[in-house]
Amino acid sequence: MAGHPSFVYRVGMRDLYPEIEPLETGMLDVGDGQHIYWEVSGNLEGKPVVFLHGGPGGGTSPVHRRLFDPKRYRIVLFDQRGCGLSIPHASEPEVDLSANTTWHLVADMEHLREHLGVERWQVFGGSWGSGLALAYAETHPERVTELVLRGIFTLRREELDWFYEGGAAAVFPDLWEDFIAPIPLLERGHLIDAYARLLQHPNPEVHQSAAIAWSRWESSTITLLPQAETIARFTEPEYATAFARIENHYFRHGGWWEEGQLIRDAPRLAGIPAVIVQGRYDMCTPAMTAWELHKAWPEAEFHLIADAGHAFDEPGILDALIRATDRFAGHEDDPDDRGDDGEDHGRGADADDEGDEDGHEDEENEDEADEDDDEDEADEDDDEDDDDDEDDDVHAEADSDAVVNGAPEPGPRRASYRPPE
Ligand code: STX
Repeated sequence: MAGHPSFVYRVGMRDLYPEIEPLETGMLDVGDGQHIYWEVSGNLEGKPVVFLHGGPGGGTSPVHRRLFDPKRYRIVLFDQRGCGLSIPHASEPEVDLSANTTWHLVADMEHLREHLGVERWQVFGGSWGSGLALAYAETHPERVTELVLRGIFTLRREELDWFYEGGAAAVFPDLWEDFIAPIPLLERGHLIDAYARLLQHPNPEVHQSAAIAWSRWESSTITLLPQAETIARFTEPEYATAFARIENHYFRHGGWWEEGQLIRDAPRLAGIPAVIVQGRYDMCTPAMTAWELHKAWPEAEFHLIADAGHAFDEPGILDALIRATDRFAGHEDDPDDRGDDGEDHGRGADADDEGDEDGHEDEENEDEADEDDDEDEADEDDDEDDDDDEDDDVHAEADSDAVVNGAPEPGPRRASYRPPE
């Protein structure tokens, strides 16, 4: 497959759904002078899902709609405070991030959920989005029908030290030199703090070049193999400035939760069907965190993908994610059952679902077709821990009150992440 020449592809691996356009969009006034861009695509009568993007500060992209069957899902995307199409954008010179914390975002999600008339929704989050998903679900478990989490990131000291204070330099000594280059020698003892000074510097030459170096480090290391297109998008100056500023701000505050809190409080998620997907070679959010979450929360189905890094569109990760969203939408675990018109937008959707053993460690779905197509029978017996999730009868909410979009206009569509073709 173009773009990923050296991955192991297996017949029947799932791929993104076709491109779709939003059916509704708006700018939600969440207070503090902040307006959040949101959109709904797919089926307005479908099962609600909210997608939580990464970074923080990464923004959503049209490609994120394609993780969900548009016939079955009412797909909600929104850009978290300060990024994407939300305004004010954190690349602006006088940016004030004091009203941009995890708990503001959790409150924004509740605001948006109510605005859309959704009772309960599936929460899908990768990377920073997984941390936000956990924070949200542990605060409002009754609002969550299922969780799909990828590249688990909880902002603990050891996670931040690994990626931003020198751990990953052991694997990427060449790229690390470029990451630390903007920082004066005497300030290299704590790079996140040193970067904060540069990112807040009033001179755009200073803050932009720091932001670009920050974003280059991340975008060069999130895929198993370097992707020039990914790096180019992330280092576009406005995108990089908002991304780096917001990430840095959240990291200096440890997400505004207690160290280890999100894993400690996993028992609050009891009864929520969940899938965790983690790449073995994830350099940005290394597998130790997903593993610890798995240990604290064995009921969640856990997939450690043998041949993948961090990004959501690494083939093995994408396959596991779309299997999860398909299954939670009531698809049988059968590549033919995509509820569509037979169009083959998945790779080889007409082939047997076999050969799992050559790419994955997760002993996934050994032809274990669900007998009934009731939704979320999350018990495919594909995990050694044998999750016997109760089948919470999750009903697709079908609120689709016409939403009147108020002013203001969304910000400009800046460079955003798309997988390379
Ligand atoms: N940041 C991890 C994260 O959430 C430490 C992330 N990394 N890159 C992204 O998100 C985007 C692909 C959204 C830019």
